Amino acid sequence: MPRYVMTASAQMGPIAKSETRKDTVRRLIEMMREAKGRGCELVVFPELALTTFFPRWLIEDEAELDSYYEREMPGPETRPLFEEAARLGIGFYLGYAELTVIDGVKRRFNTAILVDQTGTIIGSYRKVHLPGHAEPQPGRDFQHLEKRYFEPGDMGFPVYRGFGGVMGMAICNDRRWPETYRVMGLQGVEMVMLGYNTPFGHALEPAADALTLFHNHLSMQAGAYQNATWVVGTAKCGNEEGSVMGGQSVIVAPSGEIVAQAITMEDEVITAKCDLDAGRIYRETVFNFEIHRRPEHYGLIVERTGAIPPAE
Ligand code: CDT
Repeated sequence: MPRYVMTASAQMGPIAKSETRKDTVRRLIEMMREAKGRGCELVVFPELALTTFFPRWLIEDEAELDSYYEREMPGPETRPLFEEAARLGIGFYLGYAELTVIDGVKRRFNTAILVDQTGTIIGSYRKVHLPGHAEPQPGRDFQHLEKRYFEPGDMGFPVYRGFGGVMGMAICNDRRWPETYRVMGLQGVEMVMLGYNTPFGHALEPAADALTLFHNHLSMQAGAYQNATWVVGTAKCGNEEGSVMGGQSVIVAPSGEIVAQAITMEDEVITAKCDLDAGRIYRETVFNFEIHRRPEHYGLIVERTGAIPPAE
């Protein structure tokens, strides 16, 4: 019996700084309804899907910075999304900035949650690979201050049972790191959901910048194939407050093939009928981890962070 999950990736166009949570949640609900209308039981929204991508700015006023974070989930402004999910019977992945107070200290994470078809949170994840800088960099039109505004996730890469399979989450820059997928692959992940905000212009190097969209797909397709898992990548894209971000949201099969792709730079729902057993042919042959992996030779991956070439 095939295990199908009718899945949607709900790409978002830009969110203006002036847009309220209420407006943004309305956009999300509209796409959720479209996904349900197209037969989906799961919809994947982007990273930091409730606000503009604020790490592009140096924000020194703490109250202003705090305004971009959620202190509870669901909160008063996000509850309608959960209620609509339960009413429709559709689950979702949602990325947002999380502010939690532990022992009187504010802790900030770039977080994603997985919500089931009853509107119940069944899993969460805090972004591990934070890109950019902690201090503003001279000569840039836009900063990328994720290392200032978030601390690295403290949960590793958990997977959760839901939607008839084993579900995992990652967030944006995580998709470029093979370790992300492999740690979940070793827990039998069958679908990795991830949202992203990928601004052009950050490499400060036109040749690298021109490959932004290629690298976006390359990393997700490789992660999918090498771990025999579906990957659902959802962008927030377009010209957001003058910073242009890449789109091309995709649903990638365990073969590494793209089976659905967004073609606009706006709110757009793409869908695919994802057979969670489609990874089995790879998991039982070329990527049968139990038979073929040689962890005794992989020690450096966890012992060493940066590359150290041999002495000349
Ligand atoms: N949001 C996020 O993680 N974006 C990064 C941009 C890297 S450039 C500093 C990404 O990997 O797409």
